Amino acid sequence: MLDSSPEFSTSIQSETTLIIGPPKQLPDLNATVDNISWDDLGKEGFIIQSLQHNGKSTIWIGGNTDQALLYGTFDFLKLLQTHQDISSLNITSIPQTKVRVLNHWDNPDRTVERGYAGSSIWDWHRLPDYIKPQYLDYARANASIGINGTVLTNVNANAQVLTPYFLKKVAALADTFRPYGIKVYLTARFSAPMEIGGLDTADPLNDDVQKWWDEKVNEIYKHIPDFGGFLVKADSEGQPGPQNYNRTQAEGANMLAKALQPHQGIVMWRAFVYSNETPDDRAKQAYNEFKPLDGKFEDNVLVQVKNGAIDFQPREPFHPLFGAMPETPLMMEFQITQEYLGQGTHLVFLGSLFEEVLDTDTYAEGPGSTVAKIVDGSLDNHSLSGMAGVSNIGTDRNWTGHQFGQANWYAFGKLAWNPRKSAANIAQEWLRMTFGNDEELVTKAKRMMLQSHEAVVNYMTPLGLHHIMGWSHHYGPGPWVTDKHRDDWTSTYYHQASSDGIGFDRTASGSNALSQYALEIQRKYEDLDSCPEKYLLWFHHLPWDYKMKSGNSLWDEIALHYQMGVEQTQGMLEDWQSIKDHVDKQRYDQVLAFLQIQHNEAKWWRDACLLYFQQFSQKPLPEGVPQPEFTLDHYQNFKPLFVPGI
Ligand code: GCV
Repeated sequence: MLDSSPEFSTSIQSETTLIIGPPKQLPDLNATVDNISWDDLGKEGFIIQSLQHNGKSTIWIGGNTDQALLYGTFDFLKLLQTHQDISSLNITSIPQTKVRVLNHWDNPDRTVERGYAGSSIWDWHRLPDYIKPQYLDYARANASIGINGTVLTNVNANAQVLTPYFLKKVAALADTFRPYGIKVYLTARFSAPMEIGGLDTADPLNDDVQKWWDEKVNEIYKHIPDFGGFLVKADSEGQPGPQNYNRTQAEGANMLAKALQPHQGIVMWRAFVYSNETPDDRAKQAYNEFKPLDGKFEDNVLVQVKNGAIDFQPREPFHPLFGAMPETPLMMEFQITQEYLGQGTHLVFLGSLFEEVLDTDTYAEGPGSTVAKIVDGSLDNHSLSGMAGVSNIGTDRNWTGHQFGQANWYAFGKLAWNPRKSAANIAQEWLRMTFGNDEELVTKAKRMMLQSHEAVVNYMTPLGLHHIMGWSHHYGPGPWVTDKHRDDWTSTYYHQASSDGIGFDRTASGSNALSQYALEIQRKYEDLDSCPEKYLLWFHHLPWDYKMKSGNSLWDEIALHYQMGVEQTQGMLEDWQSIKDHVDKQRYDQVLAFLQIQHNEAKWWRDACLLYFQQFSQKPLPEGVPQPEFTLDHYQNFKPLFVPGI
């Protein structure tokens, strides 16, 4: 939306001509620039260049394809919207990853697993005949932030989406998205040859199974000539997979990859493989499964790895697979929907979380081997690269449930395009485009956003604690969750609190998950003096009176972090209240109400967790941490009902 402030009007009234077009159609213009390598721009890169043409001041948005011109145009609009100086532009922008996709965990019945923004936007029942205007808005919004693909269906997959009945509907969406450069992908249920194909096996080495997939893929391409490919969750949380036939993940992935190769399609094969039956630390299992398969995947397979080894916790160290599979392109999977971070009501700017992971040095090939370099393929010269974001989009009028949820969608797109872009910069851009260029608003709202990730870590899982949330719905605190049918879904499995201390020992004296990292990381994290305190209880089990760098005991430090998280949410609330007159009433009121919920829930987390852990520490709360309002029984007996997204 264009802003009509006076200084803006002045700048667009100047005598500048805007030209949008490819170099091939603009040879005169192209002759005025000598520093552009059009080959390097590829199909998606663009330039925005100020120049003199026929004696006139000109801005040229150039690129080799319509898609590139679209990206360039959106970038130019961003410059206008954020009131940048456009008098002398010299911008070259090339996406650093190839496949930049949203993953929708949307079911055919329109429920959304871990979705907190209403129902699925895919109205399957009315497709293919009714194209909701929202689909176009969706495509435009995604194109505006550089996203070039969408996986329409849940990784907990339903084979029906591969039937002709659904493929017609998928084709209608693909036709709608195509002008915006968005390809569609589907999730492939590994047992589909049995469920919808009538075969009695889904063994990836069986000829009939390979033939079934070859034919199924040919059929899909008849409906959708530029179909992107498949995303697969196999051998995980009850999903079928190659393990059912004693085959490897590579054998499973390659079967699909071969079917897709004639059509230039790809397979995104998830590394989220773990089992309660495996008697090893869950954090180690994906590495154990995949590392030996390095180099064994077909060229059109990306192994899709979550940012951390457990599951999208408020904070996790980077996944040890990053850096461990140089022969295989690894794709990043971030979760935009906030399953473990306050779901639809907490303001948590995930740009900070994404940036922290991408900037981390894995030391895989010496210093400087950042996760970003692995994800963009530059460390090991992979031409295929990608980033996936589990979508937070639904039918809610504001798309994401929380107004600030849109910032996380935006941040994902921007970091997928350029994994080195700064979170602060992204927050600022998003605020200016979403709420306007009022400096006080931008300064204060940016401050809120940039401290929000640390705040949620503090009031949920400080100092490396993890997976201590409510059972199944994952909402609110649940450090007491224990004795369930899966040990690796309980909280006690992860925090290991007892009278002797707290934390998961992942050093050599414990599960030795640390051995999966490069030596530099192992040394740094196993030594208590150099282990970053933010990961302390992820890697170490320590006594309650262990002395922290601050001089506090571990118990006091945990309590003070919970308290700090609560105070940070109070600060966010006050920042928002102080800009009341700078935001329209509707958005102001909703964000205010949500911040109040967040603040109350931060107190809930603090009080419930501290009362629970206090049973083991047997220590008083330090000064500055108030006594909880209720007893531990009260918190343990409080069971939120009908939490969305399950
Ligand atoms: C789609 C977690 C979530 C599940 C999700 C799974 C996954 O376990 O709780 O809802 O399933 O991750 O990423 O496959």
